[in-house]
Amino acid sequence: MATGLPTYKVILCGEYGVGKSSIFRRFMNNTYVVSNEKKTTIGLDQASRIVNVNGTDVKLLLWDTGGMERMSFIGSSYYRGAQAALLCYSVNNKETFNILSQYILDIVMNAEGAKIFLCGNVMDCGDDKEKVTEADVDRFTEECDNVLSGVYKVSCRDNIGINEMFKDITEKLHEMSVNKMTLRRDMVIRPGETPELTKDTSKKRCC
Ligand SMILES: Nc1nc2c(ncn2[C@@H]2O[C@H](COP(=O)(O)OP(=O)(O)OP(=O)(O)O)[C@@H](O)[C@H]2O)c(=O)[nH]1
Ligand SMILES: [Mg+2]
Repeated sequence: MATGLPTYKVILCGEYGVGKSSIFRRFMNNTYVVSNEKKTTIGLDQASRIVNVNGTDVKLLLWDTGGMERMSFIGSSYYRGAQAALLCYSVNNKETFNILSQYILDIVMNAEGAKIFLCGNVMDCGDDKEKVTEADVDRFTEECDNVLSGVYKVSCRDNIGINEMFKDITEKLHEMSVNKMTLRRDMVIRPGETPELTKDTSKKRCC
């Protein structure tokens, strides 16, 4: 098993029944479960998968919980340490879209610094059944004003866009992490180096 790889925790967020567990299963095992009875996720699930980003292996740790668990005790451990949140809605259910700003608030308050990505699932339902239009998504993206780091549409049933979405998310997370590390390295004051400010102060003290 690969260890020591850069690891990114991504949490799935969104209403009951939008397909979070289906996204989880499609990405982790390439499976899809058709179910007529509603089987909501109780508690939480997590699994990881290695994704190759421009020749470098990184680990994507995906967390899933039920939409109903939003306010439960699971809350803080679910959000803690997440680098990203995938905000899910169903394109044929406008209510699941209209409530997204509440989820954004939850994410911002509980997972500090996590990047937020938007995912419209069930795109296989056909254009005529899509209740969330491109214009709705554009308006929401504008209202969010740079809060969203990526916008995707997928179908778990037909396996459309899932791998591409996670590849893009992983690439963005890895790139941001590498940039942060470079910035930190540049800010290090090496032993023996005197910062300019100290030099000036010492000159003024001499009288
Ligand atoms: N047509 C279609 N149905 C889907 C798709 N993805 C999920 N579903 C169906 O939507 C239903 C709910 O999916 P889940 O993955 O259980 O939803 P969830 O967001 O995990 O729900 P909670 O755990 O209750 O929060 C299931 O019956 C799925 O088969 C899709 O891409 N297309
Ligand atoms: Mg679920």
